[in-house]
Amino acid sequence: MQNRVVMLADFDYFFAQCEELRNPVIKDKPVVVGVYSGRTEESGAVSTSNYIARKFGVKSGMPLFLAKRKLEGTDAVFFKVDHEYYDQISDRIMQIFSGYASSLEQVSVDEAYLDVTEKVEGSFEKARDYSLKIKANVKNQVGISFSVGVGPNKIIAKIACDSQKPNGLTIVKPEEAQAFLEPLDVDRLLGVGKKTSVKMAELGIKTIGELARYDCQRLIEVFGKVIGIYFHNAANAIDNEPVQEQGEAESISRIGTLKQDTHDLAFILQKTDELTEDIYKEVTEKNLSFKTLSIYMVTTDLSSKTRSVTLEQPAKDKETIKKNTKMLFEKFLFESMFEIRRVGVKVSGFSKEEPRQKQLSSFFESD
Ligand code: TTP
Ligand code: CA
Repeated sequence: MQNRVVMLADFDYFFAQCEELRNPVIKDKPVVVGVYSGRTEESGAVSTSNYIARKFGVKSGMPLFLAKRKLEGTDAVFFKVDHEYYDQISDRIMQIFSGYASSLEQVSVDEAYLDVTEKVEGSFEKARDYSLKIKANVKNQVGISFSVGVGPNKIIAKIACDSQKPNGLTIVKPEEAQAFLEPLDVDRLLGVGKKTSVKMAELGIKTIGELARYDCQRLIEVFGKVIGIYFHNAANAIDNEPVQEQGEAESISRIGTLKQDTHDLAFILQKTDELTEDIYKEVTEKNLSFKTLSIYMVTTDLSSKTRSVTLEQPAKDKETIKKNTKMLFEKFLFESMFEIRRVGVKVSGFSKEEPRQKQLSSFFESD
């Protein structure tokens, strides 16, 4: 089997870097992004901070008042988390990544694995230039820096990435992998938290090297078969987990309650147009095309009903959602005497292809 070349990209001080991006004058100051609990003006916790703030001892999870105290006398700036904005930036970067990888596995808002084996023809030398190219491209197009770890599997790529931040690039070739892991503390391995590392210490295991040499059978006795074997293999730099594309969401939908029960189409469409705006935004952000559109309603007798239409071609535009929502409600109101309390709109049957023609052929579901 050909050696794999797996890359992990982890955006640097992500939420804080996003704030710097839209407000570059703060770049030289300590920047803290926090979740404010709202109880008092001060209460809440640090989500993350830039590296300048970290020098003063600010850490993720720390109470905000403590971060403020540590930064007293500096020109530190504080922000409230703005997930919508960070998600947008993350999506743009992930989109760029997808062009550079045979498969892309997004792990979180600021982390993704890229399988680049084919792209670099299995060469770790080429992987260096390739990583620099991706970094430069994202920096130019989006303005965000990130750290990269490259290795023969996901475990090595992850630990490599963590070993040099921010804006790091760490490459661990297959023949170097075991020596690279050997001296590291066991808690650098995914799955080794506080409890496990205490347990391992009791067995006399402190480093990954010690774990690698430890009797596998004994590990199985202590941690169970699945985990025991995982620890043994991981410590020996063995990991065959593929970089797996995450399945797309199966549907995107929104539901809302009408201000009053009604049988009036225009009144209903006011509400569904609002819902459609939201759905359209998400569909666009995720670059999806949908093939099915459904409506949902709860009538005054409290029964719920759906109606769907399947499009001849995948579509991605707002007008298609609105037009078909209208058509389905029109037909439903014609058939039913009940007034409607709640309405919903849903798109599904996603693909990532470009839509060609938008032709309709419709069929109706029974209740
Ligand atoms: P991390 O990747 O752990 O941290 P980071 O990106 O801020 O810094 P770096 O990678 O350079 O060390 O987390 C990613 C984002 O997740 C982070 O920007 C904010 C958020 N986060 C929290 O909200 N709370 C937390 O406790 C942590 C650790 C992260
Ligand atoms: Ca990060």
